[in-house]
Amino acid sequence: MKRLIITLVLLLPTLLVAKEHQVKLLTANASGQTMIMEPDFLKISPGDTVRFIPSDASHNAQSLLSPKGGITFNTPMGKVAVVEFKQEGVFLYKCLPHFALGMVGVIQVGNAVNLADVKTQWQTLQAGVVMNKDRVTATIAKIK
Ligand SMILES: [Cu+2]
Repeated sequence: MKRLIITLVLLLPTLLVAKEHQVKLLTANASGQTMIMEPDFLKISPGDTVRFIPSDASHNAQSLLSPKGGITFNTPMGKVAVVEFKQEGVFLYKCLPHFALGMVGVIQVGNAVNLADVKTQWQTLQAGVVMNKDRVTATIAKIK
């Protein structure tokens, strides 16, 4: 028992450290899908960071929708950028030049506290997506 408590105390700081996740902003992925965030859906914890990595100069990550009080971001075109997500909720983002091609991603931080708002607003936002619409709809449907 004593050993277990000591182990837990020693482990505690590492359990509380924020994690860094990665999203690749790809012109094409390994299975031939084009203009895609990989992963398109990411679930993280409050305080975690996401490193956005564009495959070339033509991609970025720009907020489409954030929960109330949540960060909005607009990463520089073609440059790696790290964004910290402190606020719980669902964040939608796009690649500015390729939104019409369905280059959209979702980051869920903790619980999807603004899910109803996301679903309502997506009804309007989706008008901007011309290609790969089914793929984006499937991405949005992963929010739970
Ligand atoms: Cu792009």
